[in-house]
Amino acid sequence: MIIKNKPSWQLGYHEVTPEPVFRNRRAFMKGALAGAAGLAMPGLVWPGELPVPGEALDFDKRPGLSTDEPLTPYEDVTRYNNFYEFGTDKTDPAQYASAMETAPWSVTVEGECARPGQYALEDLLKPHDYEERIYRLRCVEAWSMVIPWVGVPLAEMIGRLEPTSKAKYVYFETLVNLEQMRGQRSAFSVIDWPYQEGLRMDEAMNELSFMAVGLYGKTLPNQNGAPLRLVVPWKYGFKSIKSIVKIRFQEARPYTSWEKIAPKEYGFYANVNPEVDHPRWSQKRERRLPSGLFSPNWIETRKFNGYGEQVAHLYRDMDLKRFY
Ligand SMILES: Nc1nc2c(c(=O)[nH]1)N[C@H]1C(S)=C(S)[C@@H](COP(=O)(O)O)O[C@H]1N2
Ligand SMILES: [Mo]
Repeated sequence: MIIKNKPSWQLGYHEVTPEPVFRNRRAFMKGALAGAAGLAMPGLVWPGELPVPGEALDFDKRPGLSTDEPLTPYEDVTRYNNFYEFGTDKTDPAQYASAMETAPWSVTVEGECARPGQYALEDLLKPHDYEERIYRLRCVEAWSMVIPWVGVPLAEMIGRLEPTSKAKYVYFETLVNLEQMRGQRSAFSVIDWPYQEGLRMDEAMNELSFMAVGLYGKTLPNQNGAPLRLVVPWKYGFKSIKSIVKIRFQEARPYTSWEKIAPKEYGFYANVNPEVDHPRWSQKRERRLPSGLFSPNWIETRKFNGYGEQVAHLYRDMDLKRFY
């Protein structure tokens, strides 16, 4: 048997958190842990008192790739969101995303692959392969959460679509529906819809890249990107595109929504990096939610969001100040 030190991204919470912050958070952690245990027993409710809504999913727990940090409470995961299709306030998605119809849902696959076509969600991902991954998500705005996602590795889905040797990048696109998405009707919208994202093929094939269909054991709430969203845990949150309707394999690098809005602030690579500040603020620290006015809960940001062991090699030859 090979004895291996715990990889850095798996470090316990107390190992990476300054002591005063840790002590302040103890009470909350107890609640979060009790809640996580409760979820394992059907019929019990989340300490926020409401049962977790959504349809229950069948999945395997593979703790190997999960962090053991305390989970961000369901209430924060689902009420503090960025989903500009429904407005730019953090509370807009929870309030307005219920207008989006997510069933039936189909995804168009096109470009450099042997299996293009229009896929029903359950044909694109195999429900019997679902697993849980507890990953950190860090927004470029310097807040972060720990979320128990359910889904399948992106590499597994891509493998079944059989990309050709010309596929150097994979592009993703979100639903456009002006009737259901009030942010898309807004005259003040900053995004040229659809919301667009992309990954280099080796990033997409990394073992951490994940297609999520659920969180906290249930189907995704609309505000978190139902029925299908990307989760790329070493990158800023904006790479994790929600409510995906199109996937395209291509030779040219895709041009992404945030890059179009502000290329100097939101680069294509968007790796979490405390050494490279956002032009308007530091990226050295982050507020781990829940975070209140009087207990802002700041923690140090880690390079690649703490997943360097899995992904640093992808950027070995790149100057990350240039490719931010
Ligand atoms: N379609 C779409 N996907 C999106 C966004 C968006 O506005 N529209 N916001 C991104 C940003 S900035 C973040 S931080 C995460 C937030 O995910 P969460 O609300 O599930 O925490 O979603 C990302 N995916
Ligand atoms: Mo974000």
